[in-house]
Amino acid sequence: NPVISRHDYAPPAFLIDTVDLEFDLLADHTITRNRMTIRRNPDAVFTRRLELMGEELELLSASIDGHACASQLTATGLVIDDVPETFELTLVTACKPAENTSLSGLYVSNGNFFTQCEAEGFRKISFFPDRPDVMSVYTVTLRANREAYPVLLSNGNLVETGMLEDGRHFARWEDPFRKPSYLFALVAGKLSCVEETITDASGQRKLLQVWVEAHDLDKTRHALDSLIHSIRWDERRFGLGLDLDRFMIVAVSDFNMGAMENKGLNIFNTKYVLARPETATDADYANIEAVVGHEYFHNWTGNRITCRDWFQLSLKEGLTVFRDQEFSADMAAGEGNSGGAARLRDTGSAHATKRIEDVRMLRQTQFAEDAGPMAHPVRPESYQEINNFYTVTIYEKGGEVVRMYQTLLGREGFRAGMDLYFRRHDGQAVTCDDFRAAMADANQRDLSQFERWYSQAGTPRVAVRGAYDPAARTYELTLTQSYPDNPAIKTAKDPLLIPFTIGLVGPTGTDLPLRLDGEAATSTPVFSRVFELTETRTTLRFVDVPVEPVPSLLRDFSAPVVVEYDYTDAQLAFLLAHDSDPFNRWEAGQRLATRALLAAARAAARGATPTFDAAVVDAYGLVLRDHTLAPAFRELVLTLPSEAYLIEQLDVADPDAIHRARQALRRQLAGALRADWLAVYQANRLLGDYRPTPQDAGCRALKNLALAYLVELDDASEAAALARDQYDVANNMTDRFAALGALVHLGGDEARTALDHFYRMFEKEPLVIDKWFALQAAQPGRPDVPTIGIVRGLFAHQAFTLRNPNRARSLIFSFCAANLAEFHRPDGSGYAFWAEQVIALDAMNPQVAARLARTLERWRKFTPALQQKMRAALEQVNAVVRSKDVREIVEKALA
Ligand code: DPP
Ligand code: ZN
Repeated sequence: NPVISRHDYAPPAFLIDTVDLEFDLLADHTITRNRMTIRRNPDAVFTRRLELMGEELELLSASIDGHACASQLTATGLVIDDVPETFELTLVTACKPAENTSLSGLYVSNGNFFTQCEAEGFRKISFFPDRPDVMSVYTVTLRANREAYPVLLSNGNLVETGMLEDGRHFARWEDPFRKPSYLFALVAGKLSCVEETITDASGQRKLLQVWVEAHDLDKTRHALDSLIHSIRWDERRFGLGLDLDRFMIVAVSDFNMGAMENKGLNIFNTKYVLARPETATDADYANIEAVVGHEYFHNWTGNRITCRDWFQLSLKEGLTVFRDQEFSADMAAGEGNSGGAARLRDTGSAHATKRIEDVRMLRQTQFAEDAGPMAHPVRPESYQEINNFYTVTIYEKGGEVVRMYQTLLGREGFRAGMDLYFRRHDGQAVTCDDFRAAMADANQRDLSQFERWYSQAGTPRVAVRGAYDPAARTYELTLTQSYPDNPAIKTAKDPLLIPFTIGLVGPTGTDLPLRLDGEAATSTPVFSRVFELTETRTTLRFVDVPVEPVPSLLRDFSAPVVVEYDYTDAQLAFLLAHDSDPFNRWEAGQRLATRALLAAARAAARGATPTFDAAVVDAYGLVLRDHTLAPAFRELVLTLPSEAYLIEQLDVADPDAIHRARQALRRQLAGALRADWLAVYQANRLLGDYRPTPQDAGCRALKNLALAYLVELDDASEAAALARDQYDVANNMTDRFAALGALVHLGGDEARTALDHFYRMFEKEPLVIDKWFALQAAQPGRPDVPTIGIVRGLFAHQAFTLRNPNRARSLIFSFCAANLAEFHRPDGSGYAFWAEQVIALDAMNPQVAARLARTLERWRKFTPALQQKMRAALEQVNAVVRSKDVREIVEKALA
């Protein structure tokens, strides 16, 4: 594969001011006429050679200013020599949407046409300088059979519709905003919509639509509400409004990613649109709100200001992830909804709950990426296939980097930076440096050291030591930054500017006032402060400290780093009970459990029975019984660190030992706290109509966690009865699915019966059937029945297809990425299955194949026996792989 390097960036040789596209849509042979007004770019190196990218296109004709012109097809596109200074180029091409299984470019799903152009899909639609710094005004005419394709949509505003001969009709769309080709979209087919007209903050009427297949119309309300809330929130928080007269969301069931922010015509995976209480879980409701928000917020951070090149991807993704996280947190806290005292009381904890969930995800997935062969900076230096760089580093770590600006500059300072960014760059394709400059200039700050967050890969460590001097009443914290070794990382390891929030907790559990040596005493004491670490080693000397404190470090996870501090178990239990920072309360519990689990896993790997200290159980019991804590928060604390997270904490991981250790602690917590779990289960049963509010969702989550613990008991008859009853009476998918999970965990005939019942009940709901597959693929194995056998059986099920990414993920990824003990069975059966599926997907849908390939990239983490088998599977794939997507992943893994 050729390597593309950031340093090779050169401005485009030609600019395209307008693009006029005409489509004659036929599933097996679509004709596209593309008329472009082109001029030489005065800021680029002079050339008369126009190079356009194109893939899987048949060129029917090419003409310049109305005269046929010579052109040469190349491996990557089309070349036309001796072009004038300015000209009109018209290309007529043909493509085959029905044969397009990559779901990139123009394709057919359930008989309808859809497009996906990010990052490089437009070149499958027409020959074009398919790069984000070429921005054009698009006019699009769609022509198709009216009966088969009654709805014809594209970006911007609808300007004309009408009938044609032979039962065809047309629609013409104009998007007044210049945009890069990756934001182009069209949709054609049999679709229905719900719509609502709202008045925006400036008093203008806006038409909002959600388009779905007719039978899904009853599942659109939540997405539409989420869109309205997103619009209101962006007006309020950032002063940003909707710039088009209409905004459309279209749901498609075959989609590689979550959703796509095409200008005015967002295209979504159905998974992030469709919801009604009977079919969608609380998590689905929350994800829909987050993704609708994310794509809507891209309209400013991504579309109005876009990326100069794909190395700058995090410019739009990190920023938009940060925005969607803030939106979700505000929504959870009751902002933008009908208020009520109960909501307001929960404000602090709702923000913390969202923060904990986001950080948990970041640490489990992004920290692992940073430690493996695909490690890359937030602004990568090179790539082979850009689709492989839509990563948790670009998105989630990028979101953390944006959050750090806000932590360093304050909310108002951050807003001032955003305002300046839009004043300077609206309508442009820019870089991460431009964003940083706007933040710095608006706040008169020098943020040059902050650039290292973009250029250096790897997860920094901050090792902390504390020393209390009772005579001097001082407490000294020494903080040392470093990077762990990862041979895949070639970037610098210079000290970063780390915002590091600290509190000191006194023996009664309250925070002590913070004053550094040399600072004047202030009348209003400060209990939590952001310190800026800029050197390899920083020493903070606190004065007037009456007693030895317990440090509360990196409050609210103020930077994406690993904190190393040698807490005692007693200190962790103390912070879990008392820390005023909810994030660090949760963190203390996780540290306590992680330490116990790792010790138990090491014991299990040696063949010993894992045992746990009563102190761990007692600390959890206190939280479980603490009714002053929100249920959602208790549920997070009482959820043990995941197996994937634990694997990352070990140098040599044995997934089976980790699974057994975690199961042992679950069983111990179940048995020791049985009465509490039962009480919590009963206390958090909700009566009445389903509402997806964070408060209600929190009660359901805690109740269902209690059920999951109770089914671990040796005598689970009581839990089985609860699960059966819950399954039968549930008025929502969260409860029904949790009950089904409990029954499947118990196994036997009852599990079989419930699974069959569930399947029949939701046979016509693909997103629910995805859950049905996923649940079975993720179930623990039994000695006589390894899960791989079940997975292979389901693979042959009539409802299974590799073609649909959601379905493929629901079965294959749930097994390979979420059932670690079973996937890593010592016989290598999981790896053989993995290799088969990567190879099958590679020929069909390289993007999905590459994602699956990544589930083996951390093979060096495991025991030598497993490593050897994993390497063999990787080499087997490497020998036959065809796509550059999978090739890049496998080669890097083996390097
Ligand atoms: N740009 C999309 C998103 O992150 C990814 N296809 O929303
Ligand atoms: Zn995005």
